[in-house]
Amino acid sequence: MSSFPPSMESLILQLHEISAVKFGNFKLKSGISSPIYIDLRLIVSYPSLLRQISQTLISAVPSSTPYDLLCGVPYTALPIATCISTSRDVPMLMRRKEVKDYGTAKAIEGDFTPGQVCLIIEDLVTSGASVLETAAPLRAAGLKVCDAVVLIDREQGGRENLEENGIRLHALFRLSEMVRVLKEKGKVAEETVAAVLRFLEENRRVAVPKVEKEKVRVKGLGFEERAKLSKNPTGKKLFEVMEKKKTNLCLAADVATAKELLDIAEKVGPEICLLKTHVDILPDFTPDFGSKLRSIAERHNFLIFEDRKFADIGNTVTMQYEGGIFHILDWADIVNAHIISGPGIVDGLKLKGLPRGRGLLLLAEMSSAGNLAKGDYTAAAVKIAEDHSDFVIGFISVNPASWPGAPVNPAFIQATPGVQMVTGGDALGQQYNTPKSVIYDRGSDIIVVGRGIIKAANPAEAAHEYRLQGWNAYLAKCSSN
Ligand code: 5BU
Repeated sequence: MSSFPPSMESLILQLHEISAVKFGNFKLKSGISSPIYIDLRLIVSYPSLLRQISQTLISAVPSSTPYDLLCGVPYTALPIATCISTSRDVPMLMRRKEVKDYGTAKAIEGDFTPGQVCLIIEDLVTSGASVLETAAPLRAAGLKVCDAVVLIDREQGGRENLEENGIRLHALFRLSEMVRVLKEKGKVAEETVAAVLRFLEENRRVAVPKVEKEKVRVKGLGFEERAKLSKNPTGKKLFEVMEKKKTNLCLAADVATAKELLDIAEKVGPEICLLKTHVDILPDFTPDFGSKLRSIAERHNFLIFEDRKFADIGNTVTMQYEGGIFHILDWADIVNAHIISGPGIVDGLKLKGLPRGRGLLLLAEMSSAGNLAKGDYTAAAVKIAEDHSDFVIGFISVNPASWPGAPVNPAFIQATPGVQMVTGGDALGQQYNTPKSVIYDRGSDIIVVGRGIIKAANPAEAAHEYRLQGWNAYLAKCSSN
């Protein structure tokens, strides 16, 4: 006799009764042929069974396992998670299977705070790939995922694969236990049971498909994946441009005139993802500067970042952003702001920028010696960014890998000024790190290079060299994670 509690036996018999367990020859998602197939999608037609499964499932999670939120693996486990959520009064999240590339483009629906613990609910585990696919965007959004609870463990490596990725598996029952119960109750022939057990013996470890493995290396998410996480169209576009052009170089175009700026933008355009301006240093600025620069940017597929460093109260920055002589809002895809005045500055800029699809970088750190942007100030910038992730696309930073709670939400981009081929500085406090150090050691994404390129004998050639070094450091970082 099996040592199963009657409630569990009853569940197994009911699943068999509704033909959620089938015997024959079936091709599984992982590609292997199986003599048994379990389709739990059917349970939505049997509300009392659904309730029973949900209640038994959640009671399989040890009371020592803490969780703040639930997330069902789409689609079969969604109704199960919903039942548990409403009966236990635990908030739920939903993971989108297909991330929309329009609107808010969220991978995760529902309210949460980074640092909360999310329990994954699943109906059936084979290799564990589906659980990992759901864990990746949750972790990318800053949630902790340490446990998953599942109705049936097919005993084909899922437990081990999940364990390797830091997820404990709690299963209501194993596939072999299930077929033994069905045999004891006379529901399935001896030979069929033998075939299932043989199959399990021969397929003890189904590997997680490689592409899934790539997806779950959250720390090493590439720009392509991160484009899907960004909630802002400009943030998304910047990641996409970086991936498409294979460059993480931003030119700080601090030249003497608008004419020179347009000239260098044309020459260096093919090498860069972003061109940074200080429009208020250009003596020959004319109202058509923005449209001229935008047409070069479109031709070479880069974005424009006006390094305006807004710092005033919300109401004032709305006027500075939109009005004056420069009309920055009309031509700059991205601007940046200090957070010294508090989150109202982001609200002000967002009021004008968001309807135009623009993005904002917050100054979390600075490159100059003795600057005051550190510690709690940097942490406050991260908090404000999280609260406004529809408009804030990332940070100006120097050492993001060392921030408390790093890695920071990968939806945010990190851009670092103070970059040259050799470390050092200038006479006025600027401090330089190398592209490799900035991207690989310090955890940034974009190198911002000014004089290293514009003062070079051949700026286009110098830009090409910076681009290679920046991109190679990014590739090295991805493969080291
Ligand atoms: P450089 O020539 O590579 O030193 O130029 C750096 C550019 O980045 C320059 O335009 C600065 O205004 C800008 N910058 C910076 O150097 N450090 C910072 O912390 C910030 C911006 Br924010």
